[in-house]
Amino acid sequence: MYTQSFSVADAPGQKPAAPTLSTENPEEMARFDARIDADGRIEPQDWMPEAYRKTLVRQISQHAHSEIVGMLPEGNWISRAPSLKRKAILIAKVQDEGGHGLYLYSAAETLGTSRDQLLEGLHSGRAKYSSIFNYPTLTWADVGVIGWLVDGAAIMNQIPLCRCSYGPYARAMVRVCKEESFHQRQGYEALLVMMTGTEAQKAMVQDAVNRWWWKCLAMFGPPDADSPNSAQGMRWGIKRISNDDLRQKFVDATVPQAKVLGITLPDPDLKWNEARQHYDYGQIDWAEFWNTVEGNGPCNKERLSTRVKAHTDGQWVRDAALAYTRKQQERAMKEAA
Ligand code: FAQ
Repeated sequence: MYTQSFSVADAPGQKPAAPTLSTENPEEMARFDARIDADGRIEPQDWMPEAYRKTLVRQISQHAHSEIVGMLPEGNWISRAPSLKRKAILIAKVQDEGGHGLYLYSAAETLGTSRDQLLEGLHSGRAKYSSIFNYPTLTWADVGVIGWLVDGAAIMNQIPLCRCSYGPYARAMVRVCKEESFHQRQGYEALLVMMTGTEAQKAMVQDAVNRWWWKCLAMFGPPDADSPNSAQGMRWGIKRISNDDLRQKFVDATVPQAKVLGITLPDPDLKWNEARQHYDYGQIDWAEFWNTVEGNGPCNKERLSTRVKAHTDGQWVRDAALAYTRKQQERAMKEAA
C-alpha cells in the first residue's frame, strides 16, 4: 500500500550544511563527512566517529527489540484466530517479525556490540522499544488494525531507512519493508472482510481503530522540536525525513483508506487543509506517550517478563546448538589430523 517506491526524496532543506565537528581524527573525519555529503554508504570496516557508531547501535537495537517484543501482542492471538487461513497468515507474520529482529541484531553486531550486550539492555529494562507494543490486543479486530495501522506506520518510517547511510542497516530495511507491506495488506484485508459482516463485527473494528489510532501517530516519535536526536541523525543520513513529516505522510495516506473501509478516525479535528494540501489533525497526548516509554504503560511489565522468560526457557536450545557446533568442529579436526 505504501511501498510502491523505495526511492523517497529527502525532506527539502532538512540536511544541515555544517559538517560534523569532532577532534577524534580530523583527516578520517573529513573523509567521513565527504562520503556522507556525497550520499555514500558507510560499511562496517570503514572508519566512523564514535558518536555515529553509538547512535546507530542505539537506533538499530531499539528497532530490533521492537520487532521482537512486537511479536507478543499478535502472538497472543495465534491460538484464537477465527479460521485456519487467518491462523496460517498470522503465524507467518509473527515469524517474519522475529526474522526482522534477527537481521537487525546482526546489523547492530557489525558495529561491535554483541548480541548478549544488546539483549541484556532489553531484559534489564534499560533499552527502549516502540511504545506501541505496550498496549493490549483485546479482540480479533486488534490483529487486523495492527497490520493496517502499526505495520503501516512502521513502513512509512522504514522506507526512508532503506537509504540510511549505514550499509548493513539500509540493506536489512529493503527486505523488512517488503515483508511489512504484506503485513499491512493482510491486516487491511482482514478488516475489509469484517466490515462486510455483522453490526457487532463492524463495531469491533471501529472500537479497535479508536483504541489504536492515537498510539500509532505517537509511534513516529516526539514532535521535531522535542526530538533531541533528529538534527544529528539527519546530518548523518541516518534519518531522511523528520518525525513530524512522516507522521503527516501517514495521516494523509491513511484517511482515504479509512473511508474505503467505512470507519471513522477518532479525531474531531481531522480535516483537509486546502492551503497546506495536507490533513490537519488534533493533539497527541505526549504525556501518555512518555509515561509508556518510561515503563508505565498498560503492558510494559508483562511484555518484558514474557520476553525474559522466553529467553530463559530457550537457554537449552542455545546450549544444544553450541554443543552441536563444538562436536562438528572436533570431528572436522579429527578428520583433518
Ligand atoms: N517508542 O530524538 P527522537 C514495527 C524515543 S517496528 C519508544 O525523535 P530518534 C514492526 C527515542 O528512542 C517499530 N521510544 O529519537 C512491527 C529517543 O530516546 P533515546 C519500531 C521512542 O531515534 C509491526 C527519544 O524518544 N521502529 O513496528 C519512540 O531520532 C507490527 C527521543 O526521540 C523503529 O525503531 C517510540 N515510538 O527517532 C513489529 C524504526 N519514538 O534513544 C511487530 C527505527 C521515539 O534518546 C508488529 N527507529 N522514542 O533514549 C527510528 O526511526 C527512530 O529511532 C525513531 C525515533 C523515529 C523511532
